[in-house]
Amino acid sequence: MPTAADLIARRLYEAGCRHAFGIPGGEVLTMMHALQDAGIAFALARHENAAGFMAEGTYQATGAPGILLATIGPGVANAVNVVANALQDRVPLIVLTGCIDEAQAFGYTHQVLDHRDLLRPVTKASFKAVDGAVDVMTAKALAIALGDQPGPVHIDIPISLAKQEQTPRSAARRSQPSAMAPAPGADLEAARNLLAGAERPLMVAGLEVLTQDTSEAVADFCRDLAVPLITTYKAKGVLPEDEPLAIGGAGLSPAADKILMPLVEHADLIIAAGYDPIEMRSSWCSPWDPGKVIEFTAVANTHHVHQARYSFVGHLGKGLEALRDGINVRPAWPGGEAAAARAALKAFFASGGEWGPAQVVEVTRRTLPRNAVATADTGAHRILLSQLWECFEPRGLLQSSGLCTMGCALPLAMGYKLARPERPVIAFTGDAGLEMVLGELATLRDLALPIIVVVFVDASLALIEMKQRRVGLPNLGVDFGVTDFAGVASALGGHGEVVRDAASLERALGTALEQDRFTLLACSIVPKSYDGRI
Ligand SMILES: Cc1ncc(C[n+]2csc(CCOP(=O)(O)OP(=O)(O)O)c2C)c(N)n1
Ligand SMILES: [Mg+2]
Repeated sequence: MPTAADLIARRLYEAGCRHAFGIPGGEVLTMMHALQDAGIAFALARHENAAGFMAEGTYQATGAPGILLATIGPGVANAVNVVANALQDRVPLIVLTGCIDEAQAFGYTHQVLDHRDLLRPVTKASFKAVDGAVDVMTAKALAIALGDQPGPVHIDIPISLAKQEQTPRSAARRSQPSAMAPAPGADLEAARNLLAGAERPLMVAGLEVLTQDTSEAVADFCRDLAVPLITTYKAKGVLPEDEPLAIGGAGLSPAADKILMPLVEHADLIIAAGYDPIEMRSSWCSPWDPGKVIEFTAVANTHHVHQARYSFVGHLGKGLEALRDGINVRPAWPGGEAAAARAALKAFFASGGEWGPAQVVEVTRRTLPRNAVATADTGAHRILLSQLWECFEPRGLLQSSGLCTMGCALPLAMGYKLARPERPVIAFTGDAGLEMVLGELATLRDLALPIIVVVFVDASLALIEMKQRRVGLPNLGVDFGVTDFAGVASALGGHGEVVRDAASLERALGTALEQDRFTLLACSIVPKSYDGRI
């Protein structure tokens, strides 16, 4: 008979999971081995937080939930950030932790803290496994993690229960709700009339396009009805960004907002398509007159970041279908403002042929194959990258845009590459962000993943240094020494190079693509490189 740990592992395998990440302690050994035995390969990371991002990388690559394994006390405490990230970035993450048995907890304190109390505010649900209900609990955990909006679910497994035999129950299959279309009625008719009469329609798409897997429906809608599209950073690539209707990304750049907000203002119809404003800076709070907005959202709009006169909860694809049914193309944006905004964005963020962070992005994009997947860390470099890096398919640029945490780019890239080795994968990171997760270069060596890591070396927390200067405070706590990242890379089993110009970068990237181990390119840029550029 399977043990409780076996049952959990089997159900995760059945849900498509093939990789788990973490650091074991005595309390999770049974679970770790059960995962491996069930066909879910366990990879040892150097920090639980990074392990969680590797798990997210596998989710982004496959659609199956990520698995993070963390041991009692410090292991769980180390994971809090990535679990919070999974909540804010809508990532289905199963967090498996080990705990002492209830009876023992009455008289034992060493390393003991209440894992569920700790994680409850940053998870969709937190369960403690109990004898006789392991199957149903795991099925529930998966359904909650994957349901709209996806997010993290925690399972705490008492040491003795993990080893205890359980009778499998066939009820483990999760029920799939059928895709919900807007109900026919006055609201739908009024929304359709708005679309039929619009001269300047605009679509704003967000991450629910990805979680509801409706990129194609969105792209077809835009193409068929000639509707220009603005995307959040996560939804980049829903329409290939070299298509004229793809205006560009919006999220954290005041410079981009200066170009985009007038377009939003001028539009006579806005379709908010799976647009979750958790990714957006404050200029996207109440950005429009709700009277001209039709929203399709996975969950009821209770965030109050924006409002929409017509807000349909349900399936985006079905919603768009019902909205456009029988409505034909008409010439949109006769004044050409949408095309002009697209051109203005491109012109603003371009490098102008000068060495600096923008040129690093441009050279990398044109040197890497079209199907390359990139990850971005948090900082000034990410804002520039998100505006400038062209995505030709959804999930082409992975990042933390809800929580915006540092230290995610490298482990995200690792998880993705492990799950889809055939894809070229590149991680872009700031120097401080990389220093937060340097130990994972050792994990990268152990996993033998030929990832390219591009580091923007400016010896500065550039984004925070800019903010500090903007509010007139003296320089404090934002500058630091230059690390020999190339040396660190070779000490940890990779190839490292310092890059100072476009031609060397192009050459180094070409070589890196041929390698069977990781390459780190330390791109040296001068401090304050982002002034006036993001
Ligand atoms: C875990 C975490 N700590 C602090 C911050 C605040 N923060 C945002 S950007 C940033 C600077 C990052 O510096 P670096 O990685 O060098 O990137 P750069 O801004 O220089 O491009 C900091 C400290 C954060 N987002 N996440
Ligand atoms: Mg920096």
